[in-house]
Amino acid sequence: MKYVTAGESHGPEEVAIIEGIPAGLEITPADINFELARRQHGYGRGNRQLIETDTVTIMAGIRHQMTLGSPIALNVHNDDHNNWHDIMDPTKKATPENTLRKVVRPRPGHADLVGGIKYRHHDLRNVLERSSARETVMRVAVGAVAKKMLKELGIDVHGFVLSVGTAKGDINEITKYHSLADLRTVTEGLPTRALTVENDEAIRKVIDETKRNRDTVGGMVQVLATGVPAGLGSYVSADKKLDAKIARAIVGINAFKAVDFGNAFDNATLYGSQIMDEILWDEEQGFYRSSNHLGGFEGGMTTGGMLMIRGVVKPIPTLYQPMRSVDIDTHEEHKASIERSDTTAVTAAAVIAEHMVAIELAKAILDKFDADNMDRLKEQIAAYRQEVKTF
Ligand code: EPS
Repeated sequence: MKYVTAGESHGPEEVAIIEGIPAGLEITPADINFELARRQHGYGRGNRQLIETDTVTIMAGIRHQMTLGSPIALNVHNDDHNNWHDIMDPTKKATPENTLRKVVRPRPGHADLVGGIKYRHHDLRNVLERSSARETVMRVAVGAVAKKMLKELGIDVHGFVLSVGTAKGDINEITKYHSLADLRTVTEGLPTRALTVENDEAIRKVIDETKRNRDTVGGMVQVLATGVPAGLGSYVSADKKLDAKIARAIVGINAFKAVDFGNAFDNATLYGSQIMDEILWDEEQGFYRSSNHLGGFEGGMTTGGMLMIRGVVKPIPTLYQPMRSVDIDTHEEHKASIERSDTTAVTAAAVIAEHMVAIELAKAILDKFDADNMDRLKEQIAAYRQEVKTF
């Protein structure tokens, strides 16, 4: 399975093409729209989300709500394009009128300056339109298809917020829940996707204060996955390690600067005897572990335990009190450009990270098992699960 996205933030459309989803998977627009709405809603988002109601159009690859095995083409309209029609018109030549919103003062921390140098763009809007996190709408659309496939295979993936600024939640809270479904009910019921009502209140306070200060704030998100069979990915070559692929997918999300598995950042100070997950066996489960400090991976392969992935999101670089920058035309010092922005995108980032993990898990499964037909895939996975259990 592979995919590509296209689209500029204020351009006409956002587009994705996915290749390699098996035939016979039921997909409706509602499946995808549900996830798109989750990405849009979250405390700290800016006014752009009041303009958009992200809704997918299925253009190809699905007939009568069933995948055909052919490439799937998806499309989400940018409603805000109506306000940028001339500025972002793909069909008309540049004129003084339709280049009025030229950007020449790059924002520190954004792709503006290096993107301009690399592609020789003297209007940095040509960079920021694509480097905008608006593009993640299509990654979530692709991930929604992956999640639907995983669900049919008994695999659940869920992302939530661990911290925003100094308001930190306690990951040990997850042990209170019997399933991701139970956990989901709590985190999706809170405006910040936090783990507890208390943490939600603390996070909202941080976001409100940050907004009052005309600043931005980052945080940490967590993605958990259950029902993942042992042995996805491989130790045999570096490029086959599934934890490495997931790390790449997470850091590939706009503003993500770090990723870990299990509690790796915290475990750096501990001894080996404190963090290895001891191996146990019983008739009912086969092999299992006494703990999950390594986040469900050993040797780049899934162990069969819950996957635990954290990602660190930096504060959004667009500041309403801009920092120092340099005009790319005059080389004079100026404050950076101000574009409309969010106070924080951590609440959306949790949903995006969840979908990126789902995409990598779907790819790993389709690399290992039949990728042509859903029923055959299900049969193969059921037989493999049995084999693992009786090893
Ligand atoms: C973004 C800036 C804002 C965000 C945008 C990402 O867009 P605008 O400049 O239009 O206000 O709202 O995110 C989305 C549009 C979205 O759908 O997530 C940026 O610079 O990355």
